[in-house]
Amino acid sequence: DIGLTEIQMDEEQDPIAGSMLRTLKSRILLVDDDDVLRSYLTRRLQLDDSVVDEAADVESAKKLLREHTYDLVTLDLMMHPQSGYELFEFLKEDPTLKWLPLIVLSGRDDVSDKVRCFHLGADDYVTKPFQYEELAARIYGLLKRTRNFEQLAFRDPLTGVFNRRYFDLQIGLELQRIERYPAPISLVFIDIDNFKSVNDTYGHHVGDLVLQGLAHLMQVNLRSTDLLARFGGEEFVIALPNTTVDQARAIMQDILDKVRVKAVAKNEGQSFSITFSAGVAEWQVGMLIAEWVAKADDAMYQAKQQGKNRIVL
Ligand code: GH3
Ligand code: MG
Ligand code: MG
Ligand code: MG
Repeated sequence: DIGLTEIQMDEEQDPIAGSMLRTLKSRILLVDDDDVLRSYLTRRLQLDDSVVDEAADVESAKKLLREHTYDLVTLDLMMHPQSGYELFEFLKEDPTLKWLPLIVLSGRDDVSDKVRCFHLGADDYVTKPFQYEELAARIYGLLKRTRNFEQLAFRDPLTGVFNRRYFDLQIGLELQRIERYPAPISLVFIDIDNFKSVNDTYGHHVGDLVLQGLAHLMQVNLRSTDLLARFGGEEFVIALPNTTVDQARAIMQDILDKVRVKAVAKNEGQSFSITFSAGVAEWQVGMLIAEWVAKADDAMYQAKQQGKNRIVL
């Protein structure tokens, strides 16, 4: 590739490009056989609060992509022994990597390469030599668009927690990990008790506030590795990695105790409180996701049968 000596190695930071990128704190993989370029970019991106990994060839890039989760990849085309195009194939064949934001960083300035890369699914194409500020601005723009898209596609608009689509996608990946590195994982199915009467008595708007309040309370009482999603109207699910059913029950009991004492304010200074019923099931090797969810749902139904306001295994 051309351009390494032509890059402006100026230390002057563009306050705008850098500070925008700093707000995102992303993890970036640089794939390029040019050592000088890689270490220059790593240093600049680190100054902008990014976590950066480097790969000098396609094989080391594949290894890193299997081990870590990245927000974005920059890819050089001319590398040895395999060209950057070989990595495209690897990325696009893997459902977990297919949508990873990708910027081609290449010395090749001909239209056929650009068209080919966009056709293969590149999100952007930057030719060498380039200014760091322009690359930083493009990285920022791409990450921002990706995150906005993810918010729209994977979040429940009322409560802000993940939706069922995201849950299904993530839980599949989580189970793949557990099949390689066995560990317990539990699923909780939650259904608010007598929620229809909350709506009927206080109105739909108050019902919405209850849903938001419960989602928030659960979220702040869970770990960052736990996966909370709104499954349906007044139903939520939580996947708890590295958690047995007994541990999951204790966590949910703690949350139920907190919900019970939390007053939901309504008009004229009056207030009421809510409860929920929950079912817990641990995943067993070979179990389908649908079977696992059904098992937790059945346990939730038992909790309703036994008088609600409780957690059943
Ligand atoms: P149970 O204790 O057996 O679960 O009774 P329930 O009243 O909670 O259950 P039911 O399934 O009869 O009613 C669920 C209610 O949830 C009915 C529906 O109007 C309400 N609901 C579903 N989604 C929303 C929502 O987004 N906002 C509000 N306010 N209510 C919702
Ligand atoms: Mg190269
Ligand atoms: Mg229900
Ligand atoms: Mg209900």
